[in-house]
Amino acid sequence: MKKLLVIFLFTSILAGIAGTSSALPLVNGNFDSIQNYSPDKGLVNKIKLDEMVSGQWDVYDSIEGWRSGDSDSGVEIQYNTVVQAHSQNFYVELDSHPYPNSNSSITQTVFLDRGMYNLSFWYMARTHTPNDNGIDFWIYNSNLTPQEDPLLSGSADGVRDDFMDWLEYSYSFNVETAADYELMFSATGIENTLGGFLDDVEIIPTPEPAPMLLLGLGLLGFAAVGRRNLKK
Ligand SMILES: [Ca+2]
Ligand SMILES: [Ca+2]
Ligand SMILES: [Ca+2]
Repeated sequence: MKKLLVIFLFTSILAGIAGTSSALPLVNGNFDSIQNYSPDKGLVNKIKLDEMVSGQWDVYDSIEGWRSGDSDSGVEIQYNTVVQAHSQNFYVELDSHPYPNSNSSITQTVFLDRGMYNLSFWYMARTHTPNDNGIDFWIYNSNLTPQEDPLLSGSADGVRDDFMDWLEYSYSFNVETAADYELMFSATGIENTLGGFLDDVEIIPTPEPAPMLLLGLGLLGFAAVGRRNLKK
């Protein structure tokens, strides 16, 4: 019975942590929304995103939550085409179309309050050629450029042989000023319409560890005291 109580308390604590994570600032991080995309028909294959079926792909100026850069060729959406999506049906290839200026970018504006966060995404390289599949990323203040004092920047890269499957990349970062920030992913390397795949982008607030741990220990203390009293 006491074991049950302890399990219940732990579950309550975990539920509390999950509760703080539910306020996700990011929209359509899994690229599986088929709403609010533009233009109505894809730029290459003239496919409406909400009518796309497995094996098809096309390029759009924007999809729900994300926009491609003004001078970009657009964001390429694939429906389980070259690989199976990491989640559901869709993933993104940022070495887009048409050749030869095919390296593209996607950006989403997110409001971030002060605090610690974790950025994660899933990535896989497509080709066997080095310097062909890279994706750089930045989180930066909306009033600045990516290169000016970014909160976070980095890159994912590799060749197909490095990847048995999708791989998760995860980074923690700190927001000192509550403001609008831009999360941007941009293809790098050889522009040949073939590049890195991206799926399941998340920004999640990281719970403050110390108070949660103290709360947990406190509740466990109650449980221990309760057990001792019962044994008397
Ligand atoms: Ca997906
Ligand atoms: Ca492509
Ligand atoms: Ca490429």
